[in-house]
Amino acid sequence: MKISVIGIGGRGLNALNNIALDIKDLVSIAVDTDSLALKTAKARHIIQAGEGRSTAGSMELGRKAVEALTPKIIERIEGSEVVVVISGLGGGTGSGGHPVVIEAIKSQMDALVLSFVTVPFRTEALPRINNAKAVLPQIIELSDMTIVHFNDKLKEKHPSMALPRAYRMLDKYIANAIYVLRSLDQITPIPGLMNVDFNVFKSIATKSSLGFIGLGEGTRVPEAFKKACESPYCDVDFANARGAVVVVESAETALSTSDIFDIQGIITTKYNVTNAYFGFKPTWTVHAPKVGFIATNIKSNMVSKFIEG
Ligand SMILES: Nc1nc2c(ncn2[C@@H]2O[C@H](COP(=O)(O)OP(=O)(O)OP(=O)(O)O)[C@@H](O)[C@H]2O)c(=O)[nH]1
Ligand SMILES: [Mg+2]
Repeated sequence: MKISVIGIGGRGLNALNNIALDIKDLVSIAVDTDSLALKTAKARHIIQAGEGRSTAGSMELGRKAVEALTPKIIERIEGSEVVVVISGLGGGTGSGGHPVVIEAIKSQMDALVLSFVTVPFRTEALPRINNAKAVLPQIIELSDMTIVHFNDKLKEKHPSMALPRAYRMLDKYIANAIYVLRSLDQITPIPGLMNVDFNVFKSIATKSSLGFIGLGEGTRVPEAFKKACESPYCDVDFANARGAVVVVESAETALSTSDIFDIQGIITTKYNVTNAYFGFKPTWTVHAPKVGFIATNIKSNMVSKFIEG
């Protein structure tokens, strides 16, 4: 599967920098109005929007500056099956540019669009909060799947950590999500289960509103699955999700029948998800099992409250 990753605005660029090593073989594009920020951007393609200065929080300016560049962006990601778009809600460039990039992709390509956005800290300036509130529903509507992280959760969980380090920890979840997506290409079917491949994922991820992708590692598969469902910087409710995908990466001998059916039981009984798909990615090394977990059309109290409140 061909995946491209686009970071827009200051947060989009920071996220690309933080995951650069994890996505070094993918097409990556940094788009910003701020020429200074672009100087340190780690991406395969660097695209300057506007005249070189930030929009100072104007979504209108951000939208116009990025809109003019969409042909350039589309050219770079031609043939992609999945496009990941990352920004921080609240600023002018990211919040103004993110929706127009998705619209351009959707009108000119047949690609799944996955958006990763952060909700600003509660204490940020009101215009930023208002930008974020206005644009989040649009991004959810235009993307196939949107994964929302809350900056407030960084403050809750790591009150004394240096902010760049906390940002890096959050961005690791984006790198992990991309890792899980890529593992969909490396799956061996498990007989008797509903197996997953890219087309199955596409069918449950298309127009799927809020979503979640997690990766967990543990000494045993169930423990890795439990960790994959954890979401320290999101607010998620998997109950009645449209679809779920579990990808187990382990040595063949580490995957027991009861593990598979226990996990299946959690998804169908605890979360009431009927469309649960499984993939097995055999590894020959002895490292600890890893489990990827994808859920589509999930709910989130915090997202609803943020948009409505
Ligand atoms: N998690 C995380 N959030 C960030 C980071 N940088 C900024 N933010 C958040 O994202 C919001 C938008 O900030 P930027 O991305 O810098 O804004 P921009 O898109 O460049 O827009 P303008 O500078 O106004 O043109 C901020 O209000 C913060 O809440 C980051 O590196 N990580
Ligand atoms: Mg900026």
